[in-house]
Amino acid sequence: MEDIKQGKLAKELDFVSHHVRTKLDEIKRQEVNRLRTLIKAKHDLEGGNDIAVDHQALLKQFEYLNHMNPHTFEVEDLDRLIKSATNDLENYDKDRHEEFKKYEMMKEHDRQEHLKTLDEDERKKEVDHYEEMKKKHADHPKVNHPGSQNQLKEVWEEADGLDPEDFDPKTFFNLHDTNGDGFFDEQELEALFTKELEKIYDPTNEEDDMVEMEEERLRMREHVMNEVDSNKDRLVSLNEFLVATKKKEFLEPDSWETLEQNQAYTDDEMREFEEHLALQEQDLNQKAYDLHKQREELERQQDQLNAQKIELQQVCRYIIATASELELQFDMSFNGDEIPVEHHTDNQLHFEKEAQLQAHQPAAQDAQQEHHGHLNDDLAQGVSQTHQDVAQGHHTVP
Ligand SMILES: [Ca+2]
Ligand SMILES: [Ca+2]
Repeated sequence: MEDIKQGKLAKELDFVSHHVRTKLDEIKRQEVNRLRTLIKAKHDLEGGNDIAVDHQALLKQFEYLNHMNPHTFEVEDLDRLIKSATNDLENYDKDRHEEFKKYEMMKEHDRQEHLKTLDEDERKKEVDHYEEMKKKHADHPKVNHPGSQNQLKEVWEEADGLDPEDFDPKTFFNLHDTNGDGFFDEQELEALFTKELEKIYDPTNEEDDMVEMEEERLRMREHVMNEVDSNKDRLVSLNEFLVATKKKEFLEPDSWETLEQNQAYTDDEMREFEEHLALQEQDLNQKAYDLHKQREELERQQDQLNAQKIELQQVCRYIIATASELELQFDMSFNGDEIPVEHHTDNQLHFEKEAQLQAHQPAAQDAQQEHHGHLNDDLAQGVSQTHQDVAQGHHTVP
């Protein structure tokens, strides 16, 4: 159980959480694609242009809507679908935040558990090092407010290699609408923050945690989406973007509070988390104890079976010994000492006696029947013949 305290459990949970994250990422990718298709369809419908919406193709993508009549598949239906897709994405963000919070609490838990294993000197060293790394992480160039003119201009200049004097929001929009669908989706927005994040995070630094970097990226994207996406479809249209670039917040933004400036969890949440871990550990201990008991019981049953087996073997040996003794006694009493020969010989003797008897009887009958018409010579001959046969038979009996 010491393993659990030493962070094995943390690793297990980390694995689970990684699995969850991968699953969430896949769900998100699907949702964003779904949303993109819907917005496009809605756009085509609203535009009233000649591009007919391919209802069947749309329905195929949303198979669970098969009850809908494809002929009345209108803007309202699309709105409903968009609403459901945006809800899913919102839940995705919530899950990500929760997951991140757990990650941070587990990190702190492991740190505390590790400190417990150290002596006073080592512990002091470790705590000092931790504080130093924390300071080092917090020491970074000023981070621009996400979605502000300064931030976008930096992308324009450094990533796009363009002159900041020429900054033009419409050109910027078209440059970074990577898939060219006329909207900034979540991924396209998130890609805009890489420059800012690189100011705070370096994967080669001990003090920079890349999981935290991704959480910061998520916070930035959520913030910009909230500010700019006025119709709340989780996509930023060119129009929404242009409106935002005229706002005061775009031109004179507040400073951006980075992730490390606020603890991800409250003290209460940490307490609850510790309690939860303790319960899990208790549960695991109980399971280990139960398994130990089960093993003992199985061993006991095995011993019992072995003892029964030995007993049975003894009984078998006794039965066999008794049986052969009985057989011997039976043979002795049934056959007696008169014919101390084998059964084979006995049978032979019985057969000989019978053969003699049978051979004599028909001879006597013949003699009576032939009495009237046959000569005494014949009779004598016949009797003598039978005698010879019997004598021969006697010798050929196996
Ligand atoms: Ca796009
Ligand atoms: Ca929008």
